[in-house]
Order: sequence, then C-alpha cells, then structure tokens
Amino acid sequence: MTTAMEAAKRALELRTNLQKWAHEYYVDDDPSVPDSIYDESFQELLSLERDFPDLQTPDSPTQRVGGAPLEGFTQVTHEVPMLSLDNAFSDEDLRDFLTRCATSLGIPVKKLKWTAEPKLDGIATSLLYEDGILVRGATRGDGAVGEDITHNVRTIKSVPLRLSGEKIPKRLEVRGEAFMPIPMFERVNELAKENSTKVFVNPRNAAAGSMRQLDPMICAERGLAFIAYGAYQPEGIDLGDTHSETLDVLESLGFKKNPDTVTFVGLDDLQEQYDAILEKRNSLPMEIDGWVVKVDAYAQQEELGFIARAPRWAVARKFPAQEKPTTLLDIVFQVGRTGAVTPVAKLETVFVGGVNVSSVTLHNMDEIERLDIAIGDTVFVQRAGDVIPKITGRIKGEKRTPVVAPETCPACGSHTYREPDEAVLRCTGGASCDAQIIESLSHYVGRKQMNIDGLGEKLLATLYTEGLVKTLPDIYRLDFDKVASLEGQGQRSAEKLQKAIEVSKETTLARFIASLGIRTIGEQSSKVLAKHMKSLEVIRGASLTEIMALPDFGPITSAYVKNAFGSEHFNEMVDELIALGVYWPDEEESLDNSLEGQTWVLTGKYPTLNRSALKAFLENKGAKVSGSVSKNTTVVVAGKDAGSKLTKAQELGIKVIGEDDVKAQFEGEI
Ligand code: 9MJ
Repeated sequence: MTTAMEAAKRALELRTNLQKWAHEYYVDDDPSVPDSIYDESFQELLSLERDFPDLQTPDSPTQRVGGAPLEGFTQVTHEVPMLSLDNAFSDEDLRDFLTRCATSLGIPVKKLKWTAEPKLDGIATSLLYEDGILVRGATRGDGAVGEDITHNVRTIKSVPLRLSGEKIPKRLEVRGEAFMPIPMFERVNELAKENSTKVFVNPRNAAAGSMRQLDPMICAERGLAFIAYGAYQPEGIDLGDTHSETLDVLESLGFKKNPDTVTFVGLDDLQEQYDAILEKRNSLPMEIDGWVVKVDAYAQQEELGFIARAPRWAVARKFPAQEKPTTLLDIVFQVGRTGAVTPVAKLETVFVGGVNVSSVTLHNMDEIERLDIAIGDTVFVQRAGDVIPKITGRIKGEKRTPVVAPETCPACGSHTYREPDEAVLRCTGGASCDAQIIESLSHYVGRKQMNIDGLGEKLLATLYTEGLVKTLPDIYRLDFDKVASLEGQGQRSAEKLQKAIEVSKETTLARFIASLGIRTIGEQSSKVLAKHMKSLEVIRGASLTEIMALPDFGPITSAYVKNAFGSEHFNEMVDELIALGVYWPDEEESLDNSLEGQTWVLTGKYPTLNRSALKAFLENKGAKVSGSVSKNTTVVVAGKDAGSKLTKAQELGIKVIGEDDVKAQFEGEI
C-alpha cells in the first residue's frame, strides 16, 4: 500500500521526468527515452493522481487536456499591444529598412546589429506566466483585445505549463507563433477526407480552426507547436538588453527557439542570409511566408518607436511567389456569362503558396500556345499571397496530348468563334446557351451586384434545369413551395431564400447596372455611370458622345452601354425587374461631395471596419479610392500589416491615418 508521502514523492519524480522528456521530444527534437517509457510513466502518474487527487497540480502533464469544453470565449485586453509587422517586398526594401533605421539612430549602418527569424505562418499567441506557471493564453485579436484560449494553448506540447531553469520569474508574458507543422496538416486533412469532414486549405487555417475550438480535446489532437519570439512585462527576471539575448533567456526557460535565428551587424551578410533561408524554405517542417528582421538592441528599438500598429524597428521581408511542379492531367473548357469559352487546367493537387491547387485558369488559347503545354506535361504552378495561382512553365511529358480549341460550345453545342483581334473564344449560342444563362443569373445575384444570399450557382443551375428560373425576372416570381420540394432544400431554406430575395430588392443604381451583365461594365464603371448620370432614365437616353465624356469610358465600353440600352428586349427586362419590386434611392439625395477632388488609399487590414463599405462610403462623398500611392494621394488609411504603400506614403510625406482616425473624422456616419 502506497502512503500519501510515498505517492507525493513519486508523483514529483514522474512529473519532473515527464516534463524533461517532453521538452527533449517537442522542443529539442532529441528524445533520450523511447515513447514507451514516456507512456508508462504518464499512465503511472495518471493513476497516482486518481488515487490521491490532492497531488494533481495545474502544471502536471496530465492536465494538458483538463476540464470540460467552454461555453464561449472571453476577451483579454493586452497590457502591451500585440503589434503586426510592416512588409518589405524586395531586397532593396530590406536594405532600405536597415539603412533608414541606422540613419534615424544617427549611426552608420555598418554598425547596426540586427536579428532575423523565419516568419512563421501561424497564429500570434500570448502566454502569461505567474510564478512560473502558465495562467493564460490569448490570441492577438485586433492587437489591443484578443480571446482567451488558455484551454487550447495548454494542449500544445511545446508550450511549457511550468517554466524551467534556475531563475523563475514572478511574472512574464511570452509571445510567439502557434502553428501546425506540415506533416501534421497533411495527416489532419487525410483524416478529414476519410471522415468527410472539413478539409483545411492551409496549415494556418488549420491552426486557427484548432485554436477556435471550445473543446480542448480537438486542439490536443491537432498536434500544434509553438515557437517563442518575444517577451514582455518581466518581473523577477532579466531579459537582457537585446532581442537575441531574450530569445536565449526564453530558451533557458523551456521554450523552443527558432533554430534558424541569426544575428549580424551591418549589411554585408544580409543578402546571403536571406538567400539561405529562402533556399531552405521548402525543406522546413512548417510553413513560413517571410523573414523577420529586427533591430537587436532594445534601447535602439525604443528610440525608433512605432507607426500605426507596427514597430519601426522590425520588418517582414515577404517571400516571392512560390513555385511547385505538378502534372497537367487535363484541360477542360468552361463557358462564362458573356459566352467566353475558357480553358481550365486540371492538375494533380499540389500544395503551393499555402494552399492546395488542383485547377488553374488558362484564360485563352493564346496562353496555352505561349506556355506550349500539353496534357501529360509537368507544369510549374506559382502562387503568392492571395493572388490566383498560375502556370509559369513546363517540362515536356513523355506522352503528350495537345489541346485543341473546341469548335462547338461544350455546354450547348453551338459553334464557337474567335474575332480576329480577340484572344477569347466565344460560344455563338447567346440566349440559347444554358451555361451562359446560368452564369448571367449567377452574376446578377452575386455579392457585389444584387447580393441575394443563399442563391449559389449550384441552386441556380437546379432552378434553371427544373424550369423555375429561366430569366432574371423569374427570380422574383419563384414558387417557393416548389423550391422547398427540391432535393437538398426544405421549408426553412426556401423561406430563408424568399426573405433574402425580398431584402435584396432595395439596392443602389450602381449595383443594379452592374448586375445586368453589360459587357465590360463592372463595379467601377457602374459607379461612374450612376454618380454622373444620377438616374436610369438619363443613362437610357444618353448619346454615345455623352457616355464617352464620362471618366474612363472609351469608345468600346461606351458602345456596349449604348447597345444594351438600345435593345428593346434588354429594356423590357429592366422594366420587368423594376415592376417586380427592384428599387433604389435617388442618387441625388445621397450626394455629399465633401471629399471631391481627394484621392484616398486604403492599405492593410482593418479589424473593426468593413473595407468595401469604407471604400463605398468615401466614394459616396466624392473621393477617388485608388490602389496605389503617388504624389497625388491625399491620405493613406494604414491598417494592420500595411506594407509598401505605407512606406511609400511616408517617403512622399503623405498624410497617414489609422482606422480610429477615420472613425473619429466621420463620427456618427460609419
Ligand atoms: C513570426 N510570425 O514568425 C514576429 N514573427 O515580432 C516573428 N512575428 C513579430 N516575429 C513583432 N518571428 C511582432 C511580430
């Protein structure tokens, strides 16, 4: 019979061993005992803690997955705001950054000491330790307020539940990135496919999805890891005078330090070090999307200070688009709403630039010719940031099947043609081509047009084949009992759709014009038409010369507008839509030209404002919202992670404001 005293002694011994072995395994990647020994000791500790519940401590390895699922998340206010990073997109940007830092500090750049780490693509996480025990884990949120995810961070094996080392701080906040290693990501998705549950698009989403779980069991199964890159609010510990010293202190406390961290002085080694990490990128076990360079000395960091939400002493050098080889399995042809027949490459799925890619648009036949690709080739797929993936080159396959442009439309069988000066192949089926009609319907209900929620392309295609919706006005004559009886639908979803259609009837003139699918008339041109002509009647009656006088309206675009409103059939449809209840407030009434003549640039992320709503709001007041900064820019609204546009604005001396300033300027309006 074990006495309480013996049990306490043994529990302490087991906990110490387990903590050491877990550190060796998860932090050092260098285990000294086989898994079986770890498992046996773990089971023994579990059983001791069951027999003597008083022995259970919060830092016990058995307590990583303790407690019932939460009801919801609570908010955490960060005592020191969690910053984001400015971006550098070129070697020159990076050198300029260090030179700028040195100049501001009044020292020659060859004397500036910097530290660089791979930029992990995960979830920025804050860990709070009191008397050496992990008491709270939190997400970054908007930088000021995050969410309490203590129950989930406790499950991450490389997050120490208790700090180790000789000197345990009274208080310390450790920051770093929680991420899903690539092998784990592949395993999680493999399982998801087998169980027909949600497959994650990339490791970052998988990590974020895991951290957002209320039940810690789920996060525990996802095998996340944590690497530390900063410490704040130290009490009872000396973090040193530099970032690199702090990383070493954190390592001594039990955290994993990125093995690819480097420290240098001056610019001599910059390029070589960057090239080295870029080269290593594809062989690392985790996704990295850049390289973070930080001024090393805290005194210098303090002197450099902050701008908006990012420090002036750090920059993220973003990696260029990633390229991966894969097999071109097939080329299929899709028909769009204007009858364009577009070739689409079907690929063996490849993980590139943070997502799985299995399909890439090739735009037109010229593109296939330019790339000189054939089915069976190995093609290179490139993807950067949020940009759509593209094929950049190929190695000829052994057995190659060339692609020929289809002579007939794959959807309706009508002839295809190609105008002499156009790259696009078109179906001649027009209003008789099912694919074109479905695409036009789908365009009409789209988010930036009439914005009818819950009417996706799949449902539209069904409604079309069932004969319930053949034309745009049919949408407003839908028989919802029939919708409810369709496969996959029901009473509730039909009612929801009915409501969404009703709500969408109130729109703006610009949206309505954009929804009609007039060739080349998208969101932007529709806004110009609405803003300058103010009413549908004026647009309808406008001459070609009047339309061509509008900003950015050339002869071709203008002719499309003139022709559309010159067609009896088109006008009848427009009148029918209005008769069925589509309406918009008068443009004139909402006109406020207080920002006329100004050019605004929106850059970075806005955690508390909707970017497209802000754009529309500013445009409504007469401002032009541009995608690039120039000397003509009036003001730049810099959000989180703002990059080169912010840098350029600073260089040109253009006014930069933050999200909060916008809200203050237009108080009560947005
Ligand atoms: C990442 N994501 O790996 C920082 N980061 O420093 C590293 N992020 C950072 N540092 C200050 N290594 C703000 C963010």
